[in-house]
Amino acid sequence: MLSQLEGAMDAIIKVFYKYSGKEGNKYTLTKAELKNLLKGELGAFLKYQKDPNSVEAIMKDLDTNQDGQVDFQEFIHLVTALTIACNEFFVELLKNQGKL
Ligand SMILES: [Ca+2]
Repeated sequence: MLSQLEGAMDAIIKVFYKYSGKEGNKYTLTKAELKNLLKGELGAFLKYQKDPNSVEAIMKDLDTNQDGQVDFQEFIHLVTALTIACNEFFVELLKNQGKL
């Protein structure tokens, strides 16, 4: 049986391939696949992006090798950055509630 953290890692990998397998290279996200992943899995995050070209900007940020595709290594940077931001928010909330 997978531990909680192993389960979370497994879920991240499965989510990536669920969207990357739709068109083109099965192991990378095209811009359309990235957009669908953001909409399907990070809807709240996308909703608070004020820039209407945010998918374009996110794609550009993530595509560090500039091949027009987002591979898993590039994608995991987004998950890491968002997880760090969520943690900071959570810690701040607990501090404000006097629980930390
Ligand atoms: Ca790339």
